[in-house]
Amino acid sequence: MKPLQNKIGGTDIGKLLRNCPYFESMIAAKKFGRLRISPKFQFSGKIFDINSAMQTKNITFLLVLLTLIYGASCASQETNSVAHNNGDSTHLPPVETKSPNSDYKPAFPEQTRIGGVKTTTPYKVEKIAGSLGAPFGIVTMPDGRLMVTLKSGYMEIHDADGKLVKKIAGFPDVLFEGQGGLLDVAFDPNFGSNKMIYWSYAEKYQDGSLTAVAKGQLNEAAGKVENVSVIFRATPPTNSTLQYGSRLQFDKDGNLFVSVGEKSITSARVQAQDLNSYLGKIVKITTDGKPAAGNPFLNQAGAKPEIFSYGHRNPDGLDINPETGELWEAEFGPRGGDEINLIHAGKNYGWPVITYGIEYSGEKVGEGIQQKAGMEQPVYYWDPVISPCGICFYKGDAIPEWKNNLFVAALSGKHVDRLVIKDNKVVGEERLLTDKDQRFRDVTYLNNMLYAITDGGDIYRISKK
Ligand SMILES: [Ca+2]
Repeated sequence: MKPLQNKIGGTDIGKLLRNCPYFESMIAAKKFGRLRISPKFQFSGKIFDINSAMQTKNITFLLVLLTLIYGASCASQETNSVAHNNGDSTHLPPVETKSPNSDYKPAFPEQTRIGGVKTTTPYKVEKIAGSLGAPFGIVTMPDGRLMVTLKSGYMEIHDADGKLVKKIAGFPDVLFEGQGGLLDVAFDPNFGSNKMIYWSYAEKYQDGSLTAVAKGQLNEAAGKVENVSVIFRATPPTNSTLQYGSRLQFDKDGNLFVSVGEKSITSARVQAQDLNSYLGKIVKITTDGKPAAGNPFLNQAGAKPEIFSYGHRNPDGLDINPETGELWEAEFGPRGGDEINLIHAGKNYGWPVITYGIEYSGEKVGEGIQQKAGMEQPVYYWDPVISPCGICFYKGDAIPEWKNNLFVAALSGKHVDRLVIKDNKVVGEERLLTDKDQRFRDVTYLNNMLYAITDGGDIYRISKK
């Protein structure tokens, strides 16, 4: 009988046996290739000697061995086909290839630099409007059109093909300076009948400025909002015109989430941890600006009752996950440490105590820690940053692999990021529209399509081809 080869049909027998859960190899695998010893295996409690099995033609043992080799060979081929196809697979390398700013380690493997994915359904990207000004938001209207907010202080209604329908004015003065201006807009759950809209903006207030929320009735024919009132002010005002937030998002109960930044100055930064300040918070209010029922700090002395979550830096993206009904958030980190968070009532998201980023100067932030008991970990983080701004979930079926994926408009990253979410973890990442070389400010979902707007005021529509 010929000596056994160490490979049969391309399968390394030594490797197979090392990996096989049913065998406990009683030989040194490295010697197995040359078969200088008499290899013995324990299988189901019995000891088999491979050479004597060959000599005595122990058919049962040889059949078991060949079956295992064949099975391993098939499994190996399956692994290869996944690794080599170009599909929606997490076996592609991570999309980020640049070095991180620090050697901080993630709290769990899926928290950063997840494997890449690639959309396989053919899709097309169209630029459907251009040079609108300096936008902050592109928001789907209940009637299937789009409302674009312009930071200088007005809005525009565009149809689903990008055509300007109406310019809307009549808003209270905004502080159009730094990162301030007219920011986001949201539509009342009963907009069809009451025409109420809500918007956030940077407001001059006392000797500084703050993030404010107002509401009013949209009179489209007249091109203006009417019966305007301010319903919320994120005090205290500061002398910074940076990092106001802010996104608005209605929940299923008709209450409004408002994200508020911490203004990017040292004196305000620490207030993200202070429940008696609105800076660095997500608040939840009624349409009259009152604390929403069930808010976590309603009965806590010294805490603002509108606060829903705290410890945020500059949260500029909010959307509700259509699968779970929970609020998801995107937040600018410092140098490194941009975050995606799953927002739960009363939770502390850590800034500026924990972060995966460092100061712009290169110093560590605070004690330079990334994890702490009582503080929430981001679902995902980027280092280096991509500057995640507006976000939306893809709620349609036209591009099947996109269903319930989270899309993130990236400013410095100059792309629209696609995150595949499974069980509240990111399991794949793809960068879209990288060839446009544009800072993406916001992205919204409408009728199986995505609409993304750039800092230059261009609207891109992404749809199935
Ligand atoms: Ca955080």
